[in-house]
Amino acid sequence: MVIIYNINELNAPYPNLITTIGNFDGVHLGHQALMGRVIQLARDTSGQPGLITFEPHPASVLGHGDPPPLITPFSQKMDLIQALGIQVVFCLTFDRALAKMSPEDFVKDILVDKIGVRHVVIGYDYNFGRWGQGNAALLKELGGQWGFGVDALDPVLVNDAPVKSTAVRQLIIDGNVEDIPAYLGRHYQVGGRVEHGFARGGRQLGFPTANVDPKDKLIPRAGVYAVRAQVGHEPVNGVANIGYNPTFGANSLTLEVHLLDFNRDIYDEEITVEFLARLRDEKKFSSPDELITQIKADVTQARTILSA
Ligand code: RBF
Ligand code: MG
Repeated sequence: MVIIYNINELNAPYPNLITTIGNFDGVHLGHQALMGRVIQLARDTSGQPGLITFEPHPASVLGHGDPPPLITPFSQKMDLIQALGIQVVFCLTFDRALAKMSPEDFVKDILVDKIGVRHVVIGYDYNFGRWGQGNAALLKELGGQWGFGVDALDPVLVNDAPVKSTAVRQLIIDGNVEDIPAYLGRHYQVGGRVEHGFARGGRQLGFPTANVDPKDKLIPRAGVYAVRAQVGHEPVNGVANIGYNPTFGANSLTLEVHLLDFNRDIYDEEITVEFLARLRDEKKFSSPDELITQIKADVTQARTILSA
């Protein structure tokens, strides 16, 4: 898969591009349906399957204050898109200039003259151009004018509602990780580098943990979870605690994973943590021994879930 970051450097527009367009945070089942249609059309018509997206996420340019953390940070989004079969990604810099383009100029200057689109697949609710004025009907009209086709796909429904990134984000924030695969087609996953924690888990409790900095990440609600970690290419079962370690009077949010049947030193290595099931709330225990007893029970419960 090729990623084009600067469309001004293209020598000529693409002759045969079938593309979808959007932010695709989460690469959820609705997004996957759009990409699936692109890939099928490309296969049927000897086209090239592409995708147009924006970076940074428009919410961080248009919104007020910090944007919501992403379900899929850029590199994970690219990995998922590549795995689905997209061959070329156009990553447009989303800045104030792009935000204020009229829908007509966006289509003519960017889609037609720079990128070159033969067919565009969008979601039923796609809006584009200044103030989101452009919609599927306008894109079809402009396609007629400039010679490209447009498919606007119906939403993918789960529990009678269209799958949307904002709803998925809320499920994660609420800790409903078991519900996520129905929307994403996979478990929710957080990646990061293993950092030094308080070194209390191993020495004092007998349950060493790999700590991942939760800053700027979309982190499930505080609590204990059965997880599957990926350490390099190795899948390792684990039990994670997200919270503030109230038993020890700490007060910063940590994400830490106790890996099962594993004892290698992995400081500074990249790991991903997939959240399979929520086990309980984080609690303040009156002694470390009570916490140890509880963690033993958590490990047993996690083993049962992970071996199912
Ligand atoms: N700390 C708490 O204060 N309350 C908890 O309920 C709690 N549950 C945990 C569950 C698991 C499976 C693990 C690995 C840790 C948990 N901890 C909890 C965090 C513990 O305090 C922490 O790992 C050590 O203090 C080292 O940072
Ligand atoms: Mg630790």
